[in-house]
Amino acid sequence: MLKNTSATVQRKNWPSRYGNPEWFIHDRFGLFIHWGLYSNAARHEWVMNREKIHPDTYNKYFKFFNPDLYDPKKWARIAKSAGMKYFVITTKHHEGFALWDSKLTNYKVTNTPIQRDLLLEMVNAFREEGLKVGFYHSLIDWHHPEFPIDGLHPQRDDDEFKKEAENRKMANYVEYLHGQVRELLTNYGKIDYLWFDFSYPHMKWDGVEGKGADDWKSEELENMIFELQPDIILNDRLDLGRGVRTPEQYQPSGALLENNEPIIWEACQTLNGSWGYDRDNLDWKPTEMLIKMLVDSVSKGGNLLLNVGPNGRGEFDQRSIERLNEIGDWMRVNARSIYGADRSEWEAPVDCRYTQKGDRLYVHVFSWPFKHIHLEGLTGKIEYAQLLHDASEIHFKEHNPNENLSHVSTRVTPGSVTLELPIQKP
Ligand code: FUL
Repeated sequence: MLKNTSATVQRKNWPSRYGNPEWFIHDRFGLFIHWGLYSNAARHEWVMNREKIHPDTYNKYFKFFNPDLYDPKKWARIAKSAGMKYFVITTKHHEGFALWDSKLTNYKVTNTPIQRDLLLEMVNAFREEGLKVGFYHSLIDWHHPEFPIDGLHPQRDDDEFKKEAENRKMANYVEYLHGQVRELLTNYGKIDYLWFDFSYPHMKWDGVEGKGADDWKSEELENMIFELQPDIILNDRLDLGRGVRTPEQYQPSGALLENNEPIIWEACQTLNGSWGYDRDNLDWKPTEMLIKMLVDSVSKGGNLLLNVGPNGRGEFDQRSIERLNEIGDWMRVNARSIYGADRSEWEAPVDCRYTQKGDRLYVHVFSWPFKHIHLEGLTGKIEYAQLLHDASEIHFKEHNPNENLSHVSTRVTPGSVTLELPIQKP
């Protein structure tokens, strides 16, 4: 515990008309869910693109989408006990399939064998467990008959298909896109977070630019969103240069800044190598790594959105459940260092991370063992030190800034504090 100090939380770059992000900054940890027809293919959510599958062929996943074991209450309980405070579900991914009862398309969940609005059930179940509701929505749509065939499209090399699609009008698609967003923000109560995916003006194929804010009519879309849901927060993928920054599958090297001020951000990470259910993918991240990602994010002033890809019968894979449960075990005793915590003004020792909440400085030790650990610049600032998981006292020694320490270990610098840690890993 520190004397007379507190973490500085500055959100100067958050657009004033965007909803109040305090809950988001506080909650820090959410569940991402990628679930759609690609869960039946079970080999990555980009399968349609990667294998250039014709829509008529892809239709088999629509015809056989029947997640009979789907129990969203169970999902919500797992998320809650993992310590997650919000969730973000793919309402529509790039494949174009609507997980809700959209009035604007027939390519929707209520027309599959399951015949139910699975999104509605999910929203209700998660809300009941007290989690905030986030919708992922893809700007891209490889199923819609008016979405132009660009260099990302699964049929980009299919000359016959391209010829037939020559007269597609982006404007017609955009009307549909806005219409579906309107449905989602009108019919499902208060939505806390909208996660668009993604704009790609920087990508070029054969000299042709990708799609950007003007193509999606992002400004207009944003206006409509705030009219319908004034408190909602948005991510940054509408290509307007604002919203929650979303580093994907990497941890930034430090706090994310704009004009030297920290900005709001959230890393999104997968449990294995895919977002959608991928049966044969063996790149499972160990729980310890996932926990470190969470701590790392908070120590740099960000959130973590951790993804699960449920399977085609509507269940979380056992390996996902194990990891989420283990994270929950860690959160049970360590959540104090996550919720409401932020980056610290102090710099952590190598291979450690600091998170700070008011006068509490949490030292996360990523590698072990240490007999001693030296905290720079903290002499005179520490009142008391303890291990978090059992509240057991840790002895510490302060080194006077004026002391001549040349005779002791070079790692001890004057002005630092040395914590004496137990030899056994707690
Ligand atoms: C990406 C998408 O293309 C991936 O499929 C996934 O949804 C990820 C979170 O965003 O840009």
